[in-house]
Parts: sequence; structure tokens; C-alpha cells
Amino acid sequence: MTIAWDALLEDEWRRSEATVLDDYEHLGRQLARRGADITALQAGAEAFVVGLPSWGVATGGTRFARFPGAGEPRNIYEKIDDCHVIDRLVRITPEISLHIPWDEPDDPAALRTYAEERGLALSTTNSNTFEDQPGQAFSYKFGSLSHTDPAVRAQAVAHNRHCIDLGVKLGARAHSVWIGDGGNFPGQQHARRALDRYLNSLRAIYAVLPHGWRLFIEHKLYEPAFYSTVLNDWGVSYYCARELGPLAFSLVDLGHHAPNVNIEMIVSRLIQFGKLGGLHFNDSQYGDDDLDAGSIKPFQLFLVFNELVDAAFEGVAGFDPCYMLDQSHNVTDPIESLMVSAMEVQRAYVQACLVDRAALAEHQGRNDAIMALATLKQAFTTDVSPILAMARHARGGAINPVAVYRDSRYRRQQAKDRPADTRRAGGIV
Ligand code: RM4
Ligand code: MN
Ligand code: MN
Repeated sequence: MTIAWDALLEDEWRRSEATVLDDYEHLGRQLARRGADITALQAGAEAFVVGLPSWGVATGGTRFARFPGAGEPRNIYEKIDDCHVIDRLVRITPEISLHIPWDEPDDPAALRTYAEERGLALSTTNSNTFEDQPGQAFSYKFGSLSHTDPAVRAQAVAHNRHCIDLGVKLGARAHSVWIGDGGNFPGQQHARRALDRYLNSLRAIYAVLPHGWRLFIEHKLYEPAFYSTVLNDWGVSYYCARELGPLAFSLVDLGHHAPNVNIEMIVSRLIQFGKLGGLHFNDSQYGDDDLDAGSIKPFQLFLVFNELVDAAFEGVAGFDPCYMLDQSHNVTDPIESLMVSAMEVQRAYVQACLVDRAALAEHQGRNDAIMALATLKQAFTTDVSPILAMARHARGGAINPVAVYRDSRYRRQQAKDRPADTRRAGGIV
């Protein structure tokens, strides 16, 4: 059964039009008093893009268990179908990051066409050398790109090169590398040598990067290595990206830092050094919790966007970060979580666009901390929901994506159409 999305959306608009327009006009008058133009903000919201993680549309899990939901996608085509539903309703998620080999297609050209027919681009490939695959010659138990054994490193390099080859066929423009390499015990690894080996492996991957591509390297403080991680923080990431060359960039995953770290500072430093490749948005209370963006620390998300928007506003040379979601959904419907997260990221972006930058610069110049914070807070506390709703509507999306999704009974339908595949590997991400 196909869902009559157009009819559902028309019906929703008919029911909500009067209140949405009322709220939008009221906010427009408020913003005009502050010298802000609501139509410009709406145009910015409409142009905003945040990519979806293919691995996020299935239920993830924890180290203890995975509780699959009904109607989960069983292959990359079904994952694209779910991503299509998300984009159909929120209209800002036309890009998908793929994870190889989880999403390895039999026929790359057919997969690319399938995505493109749904208005979706397969923009980024992610390699996986943090688990073993059936039939693989060497194990990654003790590392991959930084392994002590050159044969294991060669296998991991070959896998990454394969991802890039595949990405070219799929129309991707970036390859993203996250490794689980590190040590669980003091003394287990020689810290400097492990990093040297990692960097040399990356050089062999960087060497085959096609023209117009970017290589993203993603650091993470800990997990699965609990004592020491090879690419452990943004400083090491920056060093590696700089050593590799102009096409290598750091990727900041919001969950990959020590608690209380000032991530917006890291973002601003990487921008300043010309090495911010992109962000993986999610939220966390403790570590790499992979919770929905903006669910725990919305002010932090806003402050990250304050740096990003400031860089765009100033026209920092080479500034072109790729925004992606990277979450794991354990207790929610992944489609709902991804829609909500995309909208929260977009909200933080629009709020950051509202910051009165001239006033902020003046307060900073006078060391007026109270007024500087008040300037940020004025933007952060503005409810920009009517702008987001109108941006979605203008692009054919939903006023309330979660409500329309629930009305569609898409999940119930998939539960029938996609009987659980018991052979499916656990997606613990
Ligand atoms: C990692 C990291 C990567 C993602 C995997 C699945 O923790 O965040 O970005 O590819 O999870
Ligand atoms: Mn990530
Ligand atoms: Mn992560």
C-alpha cells in the first residue's frame, strides 16, 4: 500500500493554516521591531540541509541488548524508503550517509537511481573497520588502520579504498573514517607508534581520493577502547588532517568528547584553522549516548551553530562544513527521532541566524559580559517554530511531521510488509 502523503499534507494544512499564519505574522512583527526580516530567516531555513545516517533508521541498541522495532528496514533500499519518508515531511534531509559494508549494494548504479528518484543523494560513505565481517582474512580485534600487523592495516586500507570507489559510483563527495583502534590497558600500545601507523594508513587512503572529494576523520575520546584511543581528540585529528593535506578535514561528533568539554570552542578552532569538515549531530548526557539532537543540551547546540553561522556571516575562506545526524535509537521510532532531530538542528541554525552580530561585537569590545550573553540569549529564547513550520510548508512538507507520520500509519504498514529478518546482524552503533 502506498501512503497518500499529498492528501495527508493538504488535510493538515487545511486544519492548521489559520493558526500557523497567525503565529508567523505575530513573530514577523516581533522580529521586525528587532530589525530582523522573517522572510530572510525563512529562506535560510528552507535552504538548510542536514544529512541522515542510513544506520539510524533501524533500532540501534546498547552494549547489553537490542530491542528491534516492528517494520524495521532490512536492507539499504528499505532504509532509503524510510529516509524518503523523513525528507518528505521535514524537507531538509535530502542527503544520506552510507555505512559500508552494512549498505553494500549489489548494483551501485541501481541504488543511486533509486535514491535519486526519491530526491535523495548518497553523499558520504563511512568505512567500518571496527567489527569483523564474515569471510574477512584478518581480525580487527586489536585494531585496524593502526594495527601492529601490516597485513591487517593493508586490509583496512583496501576496505576504505573500496568505499571510495563505491562512493564514486554512488555520486558521493566525501569519505568518513572512524576507527575503534586503541588500547584497553596501560602499556598495551605504544602511543606514538600507533598514531604513526594510523597516519601512514590514512596517507594510503588519501592518495586515492578523487578530485572534488573530501576525507573526514572523526575523533572519539574512548569506546570501544577504554584506556587509550588512537584518534582521541580534536588536536590529534587536526594534526592528522594537516599532515594529510588540503582534502583532509576533522569531523566533530558531538558525543565524542569528555563531559563538560566546550565543543563550540573546538568547532571555532577547527574553523579558524581551515579544517572543519563537518559535524555529526546527536546529544548526550554522559558519553557517546547518541540521543536525539537537542534533547539534552539545546543551548550547546545553539552555541555550536552560533560559531558556524558566525563563520558563514564573516565569509571565512574554505568554510563549507557538512552537517549530518549520527544517532542511535533504542526506545523511539527511528523515523520520528530523526525528524525531530533534523528540526532541532534547523531550529538551532535559525536561532543562530537571529543573533545580532553587530551588537555582540560591540559588547565584546567593551567587555560587557552581561550584554554579550543577553544578546545570545535573546536569539536562543526566541521561539522560531513558526519559521520552521512555514519553511516546511513552502517546500511541500508538514507543519507537524510527527503527527502526519503517525496519521499515515506508515510503521504499521511496514510491520506487515517487512517481516523481521532474523539473519539481520545487530546494529549496535
Ligand atoms: C561511531 C561513530 C561513527 C559511526 C559509527 C556507527 O561511534 O560515531 O560516526 O559511523 O559509530
Ligand atoms: Mn559519528
Ligand atoms: Mn558515535
